[in-house]
Amino acid sequence: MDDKPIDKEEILNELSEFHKLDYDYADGRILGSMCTEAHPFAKEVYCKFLDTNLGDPGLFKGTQLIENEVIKSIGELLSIENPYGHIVTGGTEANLMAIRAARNHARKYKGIVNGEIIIPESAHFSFKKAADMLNLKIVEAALDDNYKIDVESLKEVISDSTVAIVAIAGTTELGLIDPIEEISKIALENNIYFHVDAAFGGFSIPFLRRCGYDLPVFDFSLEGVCSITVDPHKMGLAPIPAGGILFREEEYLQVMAVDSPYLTVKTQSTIVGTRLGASSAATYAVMKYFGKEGYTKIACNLMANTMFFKEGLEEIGYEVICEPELNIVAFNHPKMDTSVLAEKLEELGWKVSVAKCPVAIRVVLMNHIKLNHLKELLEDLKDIY
Ligand code: 0PR
Repeated sequence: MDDKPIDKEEILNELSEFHKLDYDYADGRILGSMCTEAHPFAKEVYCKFLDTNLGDPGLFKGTQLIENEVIKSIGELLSIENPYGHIVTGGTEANLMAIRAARNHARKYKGIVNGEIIIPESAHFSFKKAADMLNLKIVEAALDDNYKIDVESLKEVISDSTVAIVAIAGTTELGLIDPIEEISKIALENNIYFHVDAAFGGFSIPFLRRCGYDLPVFDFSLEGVCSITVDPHKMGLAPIPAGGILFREEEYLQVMAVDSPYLTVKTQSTIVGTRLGASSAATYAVMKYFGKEGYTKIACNLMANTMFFKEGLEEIGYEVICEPELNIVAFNHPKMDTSVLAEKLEELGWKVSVAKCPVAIRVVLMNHIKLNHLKELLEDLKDIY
C-alpha cells in the first residue's frame, strides 16, 4: 500500500489497465462459460444493496424479506409452495450445503458416522470438495451410453453408509438431464436423501417446458427430491455471486444450525457468515423484470441458437456427441485430436473449453454468444476442417 492517498482518477486508470486483460462477454468469444453478462438492471440494484449483510438478518429485515421472497419464487418454478433455503455464492456452496444437510441428517437419524455419497461420473467437481470437507467417501455411479446415470449401476452402489444420492439436471459438460424421476423412487424406497444439482438447468428447464420442449420432470413434484441447487448467476442472468439452495423441509436447515449467540438470530445454518444481501436483491429484481415470459423467450432463443450451431457443425462434418437437451453442444472432428482442434480455435481467438467425459470441445450457448458469433465460429471451423 502507498503511504499517501492516491487520486481516484489515477486508481481507476490503473484498474482499467488490469481490466483490459480480461475477456469481455460482449465479444462473443467466451465459449465455455455458464456465467454471462448480468442484466444492467440487476447490476444497478446490486450496487444499492452492497452494504446489506444477511449474516445478521435482524439488522437487515427488509433484505431478509427479499431473500425469502426470492426463495419462494424460485420454489414456485420448482413445484414447491414452501421451500426453505438461501441465496448463496454459487453452485459450489449450494451443493456443499445440501451434502452437509444430508450428512448431518443421516448422522442424527440413522447414526451413520462414515458416510458415502453417490454421484454420477458427470457430477460437477464441487461434490469432490464437499466430500473432502465433510469427510465423506465418494462412490461413483456409472453413466449409460447416453451419458446419463445408469440406474442399475446406481442401485448396486447403494449401501448402509449412503447419506445422499446426487443427480444432475443440466450436466456441466453436456447439459444433460439424469433420469431423476426413477432415481427419486429409488431414493424413497431406500430412505436416502436425494439432491438434484440444477445449478445450470434450474433457470431453463421450467421455461423450456413452458414453450413445448419435452424435458423430464426434475423438481420437488417428485416426492424423493430433498433439495435442489439452482443458480441465478448462470441462466438467471443475475450478477455473480448468486447461487440458490432450496430444501423441501426446514429440518434440513436445522440439522446444520450452529449457535450464533451475539447475532440478531440465535442460530445460523449457512456456511458463510457475513453474506451479501445484494445477491438476493439483484436476483429479485431480475426475476421480476423478466418474469416467466422473459425467461421463456431467452431460454427458447438460446435453444434455437444451440440447434443452429449443432446443425451447422454437422453440415461441415463435425461429430456432435449427443442431441442437446439444454444449450450446450459438444463436438469433435472425426479425425483431428480434440486438443489440436482446441489449439487451432484458441489461435483464432476463441476461448474454448474441453470436456473430459467424453473428451470433446464444449460450447455453452449463453446469452453473450449471438448468432453472428456462431456464424463466425462455424466459418472458422469450416476453414480448420
Ligand atoms: N453444479 C453444476 C452442474 C455446475 O455446472 C457448476 C459450475 C456448479 C455446480 C458450481 O457452480 P459455481 O461455479 O457457481 O460454484 N459450472 C461451471 C463449470 O465449472 C461454472 C463456470 C462458469 C465455469 C463460468 C467456467 C466459467 O467461465 O464449468
